[in-house]
Amino acid sequence: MALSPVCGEQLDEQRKESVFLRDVLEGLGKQQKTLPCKYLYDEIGSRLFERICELDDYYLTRTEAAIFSDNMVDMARQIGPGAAIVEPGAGNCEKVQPLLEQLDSPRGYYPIDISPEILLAARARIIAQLPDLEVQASVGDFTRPEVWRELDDLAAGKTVLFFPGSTIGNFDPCQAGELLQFFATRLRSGDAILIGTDLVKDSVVLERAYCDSEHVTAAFNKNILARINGELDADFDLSLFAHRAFYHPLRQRVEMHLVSLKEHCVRIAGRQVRFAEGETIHTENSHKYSVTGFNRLLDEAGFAPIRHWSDLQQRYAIHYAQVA
Ligand code: AVI
Repeated sequence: MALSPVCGEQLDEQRKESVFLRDVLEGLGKQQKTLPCKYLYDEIGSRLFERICELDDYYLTRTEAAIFSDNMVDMARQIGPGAAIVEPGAGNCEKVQPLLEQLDSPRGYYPIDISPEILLAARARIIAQLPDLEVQASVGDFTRPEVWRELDDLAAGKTVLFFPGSTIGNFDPCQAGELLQFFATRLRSGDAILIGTDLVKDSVVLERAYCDSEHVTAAFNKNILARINGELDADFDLSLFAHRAFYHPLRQRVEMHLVSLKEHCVRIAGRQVRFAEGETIHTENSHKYSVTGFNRLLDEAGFAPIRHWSDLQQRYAIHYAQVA
């Protein structure tokens, strides 16, 4: 019997769907139910996250932006002339632009992102605004070595990894250390990293940032269930789950959960998953660091911490560290 032809794109979609299903069933089969936080970011989730970044309660984005703008000259001086900037997980490449404008004769800008559409649009924008700069975009998952192979032939000279947004906080400290180590092995001695981290602080401020008064974070969190319904033939009733976010002082992290409001069953791709009343799905961790704690992590990963910039309230820090 002849099989109907399936085009490559379709196969790719099917493979992604089965990985998603496997991850969801594996996470919801655990004693403490979990879902990988990367699945929070479908198109709707990414738009909700952009709204979170503009909230008064979510101080991270504007605090980081203020630190950059107050210290950009100093940062550019610290990096020095002729540097190549590589940005893993660059997205729309908006944060890097003021740095590229301030740097003395940058050698090039090399963004990496999983989403080709966003990356290519951002590349076109940067080329229009900085026509003399070489911009080479790489599409792929920045945690995979093959994506970095294209960057192996960067002309000699200093390379600086730009990793803002406290993205490192969404990895647990052990994985964060491994990721930093992975970055360090992609670089040469004298290359550097410029990386943003949210600092340990009062739990009231932290909890407000992740449980905002406009309920945008709640919508962002619950959207993962809507995504599972839409993509994996599931029947989550979103009204039976509540958003919860709290600071865990010992683990130094904000945990985000979805709490089942009553005992019930959910069907996912033909399987039944039971929820007890009060049981939670752990959807995200956002780790907070002291400057000393993060310096230790950098050091253990092969980066020598050189300096950091912070805001007056010491809410957020941007670290500069060099490959030892
Ligand atoms: C992307 N990341 C740094 C955000 C954070 O603060 O951990 C994700 C986020 N989750 C809820 N609000 C924001």
